Amino acid sequence: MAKEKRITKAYELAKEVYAQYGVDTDKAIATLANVEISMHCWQGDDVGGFEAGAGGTSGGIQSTGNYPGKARNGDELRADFAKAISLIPGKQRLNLHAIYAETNGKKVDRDELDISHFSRWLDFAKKQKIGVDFNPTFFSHPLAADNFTLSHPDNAIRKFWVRHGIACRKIGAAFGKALGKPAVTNHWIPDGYKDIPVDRLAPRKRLLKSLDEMFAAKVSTKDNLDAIESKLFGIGVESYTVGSHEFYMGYAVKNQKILTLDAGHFHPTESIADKLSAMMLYVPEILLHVSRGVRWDSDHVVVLSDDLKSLAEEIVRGGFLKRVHIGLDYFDASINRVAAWVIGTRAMSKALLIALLEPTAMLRELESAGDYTARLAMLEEIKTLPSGAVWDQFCLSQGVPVGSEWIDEMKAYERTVLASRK
Ligand code: RNT
Ligand code: ZN
Repeated sequence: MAKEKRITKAYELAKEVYAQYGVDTDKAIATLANVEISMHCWQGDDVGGFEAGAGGTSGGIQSTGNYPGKARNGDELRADFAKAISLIPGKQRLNLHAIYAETNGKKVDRDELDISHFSRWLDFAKKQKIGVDFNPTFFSHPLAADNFTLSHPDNAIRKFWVRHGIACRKIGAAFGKALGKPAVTNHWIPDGYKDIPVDRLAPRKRLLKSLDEMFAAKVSTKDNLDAIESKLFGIGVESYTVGSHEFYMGYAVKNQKILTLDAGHFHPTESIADKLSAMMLYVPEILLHVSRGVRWDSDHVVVLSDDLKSLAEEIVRGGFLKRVHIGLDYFDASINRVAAWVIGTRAMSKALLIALLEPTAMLRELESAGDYTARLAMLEEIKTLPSGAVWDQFCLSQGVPVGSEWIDEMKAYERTVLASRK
């Protein structure tokens, strides 16, 4: 049987199965087609960036592996990104970091950056018809060498980073304005101590002051949305993180900022899925950094794990698709980096599809009737419903490779493009 015919036939059968559970598969596909997933540029070059004389990643994050073919400049990174999104169904966004500025060899310090240094990225986003998100880079810089930035005790250094944050909010707004959809600008700092601090309060007071100063600068809220990201620990910053969860949760609630939940920034068995329904009562929106920690915040490539599925379920069940920004945040240098983007983004999209295919109304009825036996039994039964057939149909309708077909395309790209990078 011809491939397309087989996929459509399987889909028609799946559609009937789901209909028995009161689920409309066409509707699920139509909803998914409009969900944007923000893909992080930094997977393409191990969080390197293009600053002249860059001395590797600092700030307690680390990408491990030395798979050949890493993008070495903006053109290569854009080509790789374009290749990746051609293999992924649905809508994507491009998530940029300040260190990906292109300054034509000129030294432009972080507090002097503006949208002109991202004009090639803007052209790219326009051409690809995708939105852009942005991040100040509060690491990999001489003034971040001691792991303090916005909470630095030296006021001149602290102010430098405040200016960087403001510059980045303006860049986010410029992207948002030019593209007609707001950029989410996410602020994460690595600040903290390797060993046991005595004064846990003073750095937090300084961070609070810096955030207030940074957010006081007038930047269009129509074009730029500010998010703040907490963390538990980093490599070399194990004992104390200034921007802890409680710190930012408090700040976000008080100032109605977007709270960023990174899946790798909590205790190893703590899932961020449960946090959505709680935080959504107090903050306007949430930004997710979908990641996969293995034993620690290792930023492994996202896969279709139970954690990922629960996260997608909570977004869909809560009706939060419009208030949750979905961003990916991982960096693996041990496998083909372009494939890493495709694997993680397809997994995120698949998880959302499975959540959209859930017979939630039926499950809720069982729950409110107090029939927890049937609730558990049903949750188990629906795990093996034919979501794969719906996924294939989604890929087909989006004009991207179905099933494992994309792997061959990726191998060809590796042979013809990546292999020539030495
Ligand atoms: C670090 C944070 C942060 C970074 C990116 C590169 O632990 O997760 O989001 O990964 O900004
Ligand atoms: Zn993150």
